[in-house]
Amino acid sequence: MKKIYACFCTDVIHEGHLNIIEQAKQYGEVIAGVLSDQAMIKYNRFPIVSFEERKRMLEEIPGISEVVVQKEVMYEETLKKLKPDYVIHGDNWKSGPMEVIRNNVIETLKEWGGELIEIPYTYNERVSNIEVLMKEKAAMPEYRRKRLRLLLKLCPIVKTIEVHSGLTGLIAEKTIVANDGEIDQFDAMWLSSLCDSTVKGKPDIELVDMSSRLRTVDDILEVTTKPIILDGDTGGLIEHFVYNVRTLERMGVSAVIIEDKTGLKKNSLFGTEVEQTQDTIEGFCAKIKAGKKAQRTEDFMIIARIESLILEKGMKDALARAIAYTEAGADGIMIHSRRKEPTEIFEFCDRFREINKDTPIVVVPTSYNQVTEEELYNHGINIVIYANQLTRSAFPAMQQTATDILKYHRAKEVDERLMPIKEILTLIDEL
Ligand code: SPV
Ligand code: MG
Repeated sequence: MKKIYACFCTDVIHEGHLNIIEQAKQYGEVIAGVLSDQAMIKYNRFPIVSFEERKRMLEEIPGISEVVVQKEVMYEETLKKLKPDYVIHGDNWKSGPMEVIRNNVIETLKEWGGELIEIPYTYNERVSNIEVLMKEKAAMPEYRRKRLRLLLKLCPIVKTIEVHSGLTGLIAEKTIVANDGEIDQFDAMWLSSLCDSTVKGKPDIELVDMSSRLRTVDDILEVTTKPIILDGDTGGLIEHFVYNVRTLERMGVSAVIIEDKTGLKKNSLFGTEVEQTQDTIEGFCAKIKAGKKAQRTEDFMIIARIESLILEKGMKDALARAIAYTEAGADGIMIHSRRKEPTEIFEFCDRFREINKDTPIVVVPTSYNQVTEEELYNHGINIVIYANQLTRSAFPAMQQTATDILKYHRAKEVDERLMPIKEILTLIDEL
């Protein structure tokens, strides 16, 4: 009896999957792979059905003789163990980032003369309705809110990109690349105060108020499913912060990061070039405690951001604050630096990890951008935020276009670098 392998990366089995199984049966004994949670995330499909349920769902399908766990997006390891005669898959992975997975399958099968069978992918209204429905479910507050805590358990490092609009939210949601034979994508979104203010043409001094920030959050929530970490600036008055915690939680935001500054807040990257006042440890702990008391779910996270290194108050002060803030109930610590090298960040993380193994650490490598995710992971860092790169890449492109239209008195010269009209019209999915 020949062996045929099919791997499933899905929360629901629809007629397209059943068709694959039906066709597979004609070749021999069908072994189904269920993708692990970690691999689902890499594939840009955050599981909303538990791994056990997904496995059971496949086990119950008549015609599947065995269900095995595929731990990696790449089939190689599983295939080498099973040595199937055939792998069967829909033909929708022939182009785009998924092509690297296909190539990996073809190369691996060659080792024992196995074959890849591709069948036409089932595109119809029923199948696409199911996919839309699953996406809508994933966007619901009760699913989205807890997703950051889940990611912290599943990912070595949670990769977070700045967003400031529905469109940038879509970029964070949909960008997926094949790199060095691996698939990669962003895990979460950062709603930066700097960028949210900048796109509104305002300075980053808490002038864009929470009502306006929440409008931006809502625009992003409407078109995405990935978790949101909100830059909550100083958190404002304790009396206001507690209301905002409830609102954010209700909307489905996963975390707010508040920084230990008080009075008129300026952007951290100014450092000591401008006047900025750090809150007292007691004052900031009171804010954290009040926020934690106000929240209604276990999912929501309040992350305390330490500005001691930015304000040149020293490592000892930064560590003392980290300890105090976690004791006050903070669910994570963000340590910020404007140095060109990551040395002080590494020192802080290493020393903090000696006394605290579990509290998530967040960093924002804007000035020390040569640092790699792997290095950050090796120093015990759990979340990396690319805090402003989308805004900063869009602005020069727009400025150049405006300059050139003025220069040439027409738009022809800029056209080559623009997104084709057809692409922009089809960029946004319609219901
Ligand atoms: C932001 O993105 O608004 C931040 C990070 O708070 S930083 O700009 O580096 O202060
Ligand atoms: Mg900010």
